[in-house]
Amino acid sequence: MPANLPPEYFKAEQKYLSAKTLEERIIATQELIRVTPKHKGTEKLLSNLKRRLAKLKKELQDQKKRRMGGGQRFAVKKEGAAQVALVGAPNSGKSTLLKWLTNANPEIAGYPFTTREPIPGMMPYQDVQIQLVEVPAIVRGSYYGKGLGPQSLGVARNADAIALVVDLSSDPIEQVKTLLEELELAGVKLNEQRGDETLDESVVFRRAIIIGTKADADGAGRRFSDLKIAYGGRFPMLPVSPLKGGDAAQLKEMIFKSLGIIRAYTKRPDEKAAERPLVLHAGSTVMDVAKAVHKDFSQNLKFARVWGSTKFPGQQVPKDYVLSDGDVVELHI
Ligand SMILES: Nc1nc2c(ncn2[C@@H]2O[C@H](COP(=O)(O)OP(=O)(O)OP(=O)(O)O)[C@@H](O)[C@H]2O)c(=O)[nH]1
Ligand SMILES: [Mg+2]
Repeated sequence: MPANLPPEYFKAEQKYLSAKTLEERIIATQELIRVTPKHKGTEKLLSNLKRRLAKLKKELQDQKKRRMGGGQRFAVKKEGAAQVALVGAPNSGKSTLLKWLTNANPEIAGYPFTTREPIPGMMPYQDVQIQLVEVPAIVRGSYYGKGLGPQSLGVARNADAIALVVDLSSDPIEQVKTLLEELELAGVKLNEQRGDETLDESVVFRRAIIIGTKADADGAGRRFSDLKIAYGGRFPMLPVSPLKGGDAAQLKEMIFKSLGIIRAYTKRPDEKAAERPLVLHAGSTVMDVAKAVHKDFSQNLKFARVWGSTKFPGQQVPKDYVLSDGDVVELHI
């Protein structure tokens, strides 16, 4: 080790040692190369650092490839207001759930990996359609290629939200742990916020819920209570029996709410509100509605009247007024 290294070198080395992600290690190694004085005595050190950098970059590339699910092969075209991926262990009841909630007619069987490719179905919720996609089962090792894991994780990454489908006839906590581990490896974090520590741009953040299936099984109630203690603070969750079917209103509402979207109905003065809503991200304003309707509206918008979330029906609100689900909006230019 050459003796005449500047203090910046040791600072960068410290960064390298405490780096949590590949990206952070790459940045720290680049920094090490930059601050190392270039002369005969540092030649060996520099060539080692450059070799390390090349290796890390290759690793990052491989990771990104895996995270993308090996290309577009399994991408599912989005339809409706939003797409929710149904992600679970083999036999956890994903296909039965899909059949109950949507128009899809997947094969259902008591052996694992019945579903071999992603299956989409449309779920009507009030006046919107939500697309549910069953992805082939996830097991420990899926990320590294087991079963159709990489492709399944790729579809899950691409969805707007994720429903973890866990079987309440066997340990649901173990199932959730495995699913979270595999998703984490695939760079998918659930119900977390992007913080300063997440420099890694290949990590995506998704909203998620847990659906406990086979609630009719012996001991399911107790297992669901345990699951609620373990994960209830982080995930909305509900026990259901898709095989029995019946009224799914509560589950559909939970799925809709998990998406973080709102519906807004535009109207012209002295006319009735539109029958079909505009679907927007929660937190959207009157201005966002104007942009969605027409460029002219957004450029010339003066104010709006809103029915629904306002104190008074038809109350005049400013352009930056934040809308709630179900609001009727009359734009004035
Ligand atoms: N008791 C009970 N059994 C269920 C329920 N839902 C599904 N099953 C059974 O569980 C087994 C697996 O169901 P599937 O819907 O095929 O499960 P899957 O998660 O799609 O399975 P893979 O596609 O193989 O990953 C079948 O034998 C179903 O009849 C339920 O609500 N209660
Ligand atoms: Mg299935």
